[in-house]
Amino acid sequence: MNQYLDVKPEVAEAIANGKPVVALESTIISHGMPYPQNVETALNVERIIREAGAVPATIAIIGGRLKAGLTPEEIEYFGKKGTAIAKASRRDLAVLCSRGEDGATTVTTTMMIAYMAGIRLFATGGIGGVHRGAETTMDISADLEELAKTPVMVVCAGAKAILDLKLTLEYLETHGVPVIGYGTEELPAFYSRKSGLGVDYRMDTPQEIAAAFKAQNDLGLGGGMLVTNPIPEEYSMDPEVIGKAIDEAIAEMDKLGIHGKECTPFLLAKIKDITGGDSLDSNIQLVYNNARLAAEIAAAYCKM
Ligand code: PSU
Ligand code: MN
Repeated sequence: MNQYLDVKPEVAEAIANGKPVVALESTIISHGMPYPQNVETALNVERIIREAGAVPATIAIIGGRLKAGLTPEEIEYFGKKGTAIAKASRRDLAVLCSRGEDGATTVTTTMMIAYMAGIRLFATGGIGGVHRGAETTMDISADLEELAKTPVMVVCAGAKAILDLKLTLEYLETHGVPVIGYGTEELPAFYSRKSGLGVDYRMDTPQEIAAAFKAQNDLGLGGGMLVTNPIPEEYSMDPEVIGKAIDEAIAEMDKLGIHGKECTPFLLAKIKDITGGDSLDSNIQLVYNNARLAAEIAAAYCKM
């Protein structure tokens, strides 16, 4: 076992006994949503995963320790401290561990720590990707590299149109990451169900998805798989309304000269303000929906 890793006893027990476990990220808590909705959402997500028969493992870095599984008090601490916690990507892990500091794990670092702990399934809202204008900024999320490298399945609601979705799909294809649509041929665009772009494979059951992931692991291909799960119809947003909000948020970001790891948190907060909080409600609901599906896939995967 990695000397920097602490696996919560409940999680360790589930892994040892071949029971389903679902990893969850902490950047979505500290940087993705405001307090107190972030804490409420994180605790609800854990409850939903339990109700679906799996064990939740929210992942974070606390005092330089890589944590696979948090207590409710630790979740509250992350939610309250918010953006004062460092957003931790792959490049930050070593320094946070050596200095004994806290870090909020993104999709990238959550995949890494989940894999170290023996967890194969991970649910979140949206992933990072190729940003619009990446041809000049070179802003491509480390999430894509990690998907190429680490054998963890990520269940998300597609990606926000703050990204260039077409280039994001191209990047994933180049790096050999299968993109699966759950009950859809079309890549969902986070707040709305459609993007006009196709996924690689449509699958209609958790069993089918688990079987594909098992084959990928059995073949020793390495790398993850991306499952995209459309937001439930009743919570999806008008693509025109959300599209306008995104364009406005990006224009503001460019005007302020915001760059690097601040981009995604800035855009998420700005979009929430512009939509008067509507986007936050949708965001919360799609995370619940993904948690449920990930627990079902984890259960199917454990039976194989
Ligand atoms: N996209 C969202 N919500 C999020 C994030 C992305 O819709 O909370 C977070 C995730 O933690 C993701 C990270 O891994 O932002 C990507 O950041 P960057 O673009 O700096 O790689
Ligand atoms: Mn970036």
